[in-house]
Amino acid sequence: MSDILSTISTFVIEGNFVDMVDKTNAALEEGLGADEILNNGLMPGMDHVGVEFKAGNMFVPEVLRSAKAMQEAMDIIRPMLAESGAESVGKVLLGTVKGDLHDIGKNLVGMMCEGAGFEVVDLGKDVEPEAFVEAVKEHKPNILGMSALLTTTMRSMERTIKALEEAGVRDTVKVMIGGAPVTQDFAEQIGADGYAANAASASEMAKQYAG
Ligand code: B1M
Repeated sequence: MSDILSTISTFVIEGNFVDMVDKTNAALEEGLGADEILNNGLMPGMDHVGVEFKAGNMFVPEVLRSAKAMQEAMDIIRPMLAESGAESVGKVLLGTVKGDLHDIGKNLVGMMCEGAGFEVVDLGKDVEPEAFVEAVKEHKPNILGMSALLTTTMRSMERTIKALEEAGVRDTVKVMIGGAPVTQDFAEQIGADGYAANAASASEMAKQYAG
């Protein structure tokens, strides 16, 4: 890893959101690509945070600072990741499911989909099944993407699919799910159309569904 990427990684771990902006801009000026900054600087930093959080060596306020540091960098690289030919290839509706406040991965999926030329409607986090249903009716997306990071909130994906069925709109969208605890098996179990392991494969899958 280059020095600057290693520093960016450390800034995520330390939650140094103040210096993150300058360092991210410096990395871009050095000629590093937005995807390199994401995949080789920010993500390894956040992976480390996850390990330390699990081990009880980091606590929620520190993890929040790390998340803020990552967001500061992402705000800068977002337009570069999302660079596209401008013509929309379809519409993706996104949200983190009810009870779940983790939105970094979902935001990345949104950026990658924007980069692939989709119009993205982001409902945010802690989204009730009924809110997904209403948004499907209103925005008529090609794809509905749900994210969950907690084993306890995964079931909300199933409830949302049931709510779509009950509202008679399930067949109008492809349902794609993802998030750390989510698997292909789980997707099949709850009747989702697809599972994507990361943001890049999510945007690939969205392209297939819209194509
Ligand atoms: Co939380 N948290 N957290 N957390 N947190 C995890 C998820 C955890 C695994 C940490 C751990 O114990 N090792 C654990 C879950 C355990 C479990 O359920 N099995 C956990 C816990 C327990 C909690 C709390 C309960 C802690 C507490 O309060 N006691 C609490 C719950 C709050 C709630 O949601 N109700 C909590 C809170 C928080 C913060 C608020 C402090 C913060 C979130 C800030 C934010 O998102 N704005 C936070 C964070 C940052 C994490 C970790 C450290 C990092 C998550 C992250 O952003 N990763 C996380 C540990 C870890 O995962 N390493 C952890 C980076 C992100 C880019 O990856 O989100 O996996 P990820 O997204 C990937 C893929 O999963 C995929 O693509 C993305 C990029 O390639 N993907 C999709 C995601 N969504 C997709 C959707 C798709 C397709 C692909 O289609 C639509």
